[in-house]
Amino acid sequence: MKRFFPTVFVICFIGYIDALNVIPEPLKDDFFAIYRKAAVTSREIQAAPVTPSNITFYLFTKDDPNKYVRINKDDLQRVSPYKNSKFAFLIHGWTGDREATWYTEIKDNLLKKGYAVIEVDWKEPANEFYYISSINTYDVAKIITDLILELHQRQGVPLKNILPIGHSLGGHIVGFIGQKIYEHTDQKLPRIVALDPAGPLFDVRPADKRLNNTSADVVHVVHTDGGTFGYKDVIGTIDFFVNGGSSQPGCKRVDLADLKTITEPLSCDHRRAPFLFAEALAFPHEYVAQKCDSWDDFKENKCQNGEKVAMGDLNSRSHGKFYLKTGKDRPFFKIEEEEEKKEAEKEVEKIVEKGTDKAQDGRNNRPSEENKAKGPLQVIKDKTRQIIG
Ligand SMILES: [Ca+2]
Repeated sequence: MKRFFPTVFVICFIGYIDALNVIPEPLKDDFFAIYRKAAVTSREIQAAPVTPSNITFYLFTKDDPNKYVRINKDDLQRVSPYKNSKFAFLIHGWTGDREATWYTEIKDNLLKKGYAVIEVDWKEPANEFYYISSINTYDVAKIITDLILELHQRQGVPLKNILPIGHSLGGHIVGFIGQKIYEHTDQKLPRIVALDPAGPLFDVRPADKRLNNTSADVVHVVHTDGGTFGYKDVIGTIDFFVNGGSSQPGCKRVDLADLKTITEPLSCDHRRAPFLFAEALAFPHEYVAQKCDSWDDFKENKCQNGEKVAMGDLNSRSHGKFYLKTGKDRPFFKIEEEEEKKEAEKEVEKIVEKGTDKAQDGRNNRPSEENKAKGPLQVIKDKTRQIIG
């Protein structure tokens, strides 16, 4: 089963990308409508509707970080002693369940900050074909919202104490929760956190049918796999693009045209997001991001004097695009000197190659043997000397 889902996903995903490439921009909404209709029809055949029995809530409190009690909207007595706490909801993505390894890490960090944590398990609706699970997010959000409203209205938990955090499809579920809370109460949640919110099928939806920057007062987004499994563009009020937001160091690259690379872990960039966020909660000073217009500007140190925000700061009210770099191994905030040097050399090599291309008038795209022997830094120095004379 574990192998079956990635394979099916790749096939669906290639089909989806192919379809999107040939569809003119103005028709994409129609395409989505048709796709959705097809998916709903398929759901009638293949999948049962989402009901409260499909979703399980596990409450953890600071009294014992390793012990949970199961709660549901009709049985919230166990919550009463904690009604003055903040409540974080953790919501996994496609093919996930409560065993999602990031749950434990984020839960433990939030318990230390005084939160009560509710781990949400929606595994049945999440383990359908991707397009069905993506549609199920709406009903899953409705059921989670019902529980939040009970907490608020019956147990007196203020809405300002509710913090939904979701990964991938869970990133859109938190958006729908925020929208539904607003519909019911006329109040917005103060913050929702979307960790690499899903891209496929959501990038063609109109804003009100996905997570968007009005879903809560602060829509806190971390991007790690934009353009593949993650949503590529700005989608929140504050968007963190880690390492540029689409490729993470230490993840093997997947070339959809090369079958050999597909057997490598497919979703490494995408799965990185919750672990980065867990570290950012525990080590806020190691995850300071810089406001900047683009990754290129950030890499070229053009934004150094601008605003800075810690990615794990749950009180920040800043807006905009923020960039930061991380390393390839745990803890991810540690960037090995060797990695940084390689990265810098790659950049220099690119510049040299561009220069060499021009110098050789397109005859040869590679640096000459002589330049290779010199090393990129020496080549740049020599070129500078030539230009300055
Ligand atoms: Ca990627």
